[in-house]
Amino acid sequence: MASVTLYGYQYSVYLRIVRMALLEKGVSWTHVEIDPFAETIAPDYLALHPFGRVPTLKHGDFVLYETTAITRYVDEVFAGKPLQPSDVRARARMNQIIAIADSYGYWPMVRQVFSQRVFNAALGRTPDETAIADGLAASRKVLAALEPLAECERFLVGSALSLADLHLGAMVAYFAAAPEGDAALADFPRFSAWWAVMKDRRSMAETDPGLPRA
Ligand SMILES: N[C@@H](CCC(=O)N[C@@H](CS)C(=O)NCC(=O)O)C(=O)O
Repeated sequence: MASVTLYGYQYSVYLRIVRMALLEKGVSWTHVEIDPFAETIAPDYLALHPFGRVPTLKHGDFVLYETTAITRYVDEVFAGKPLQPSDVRARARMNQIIAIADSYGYWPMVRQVFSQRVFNAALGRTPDETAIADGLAASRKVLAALEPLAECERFLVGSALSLADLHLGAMVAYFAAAPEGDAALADFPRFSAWWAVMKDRRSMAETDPGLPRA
């Protein structure tokens, strides 16, 4: 069986999504640490990912970047329980939720609220309160859009875990680590009920990167 190598930055939300998918599928992998925020990125890595972001997956000699492409590949190429619904509309909803998370959720939830309030604070840096306020307002819009789409209490789509749960789970874990993020979730009961179950999932706990030290 071809080996799996995952290139990524330990605190990356996108790396975490792929790690969760691999864990859920029961696949083991080798981690190679790449810091995409470093001043220079090794040419060897840029040869794999010309945009210098993370993650990138290598399966044998097959190289793939872009998280949604990776998680779908992982789901389809490895045995284990499927992470994409077979029903066409449920799959469309899953893809919609993932796209909402990427297009409208990642920046405010992770890069504004979490990075400023939690990550920067852990590094002893002064948080940018304007970015946090802007991020919180934009995140609320995302949560309001997701609330009617969240189908049931246990999983975002249908009756089984899907890639949407992993994508949102990794982002919401960071958002909820900020007190104002956690408080905002409480205003969205269906989404909160989903998070109350999702946060205790084993693949979430096993991929928790913790925080850096100053
Ligand atoms: N569309 C990419 C986004 C990946 C991404 O933005 N990763 C972040 C880390 S969570 C990154 O590499 N950031 C580096 C930067 O913004 O320069 C994907 O889905 O894989």
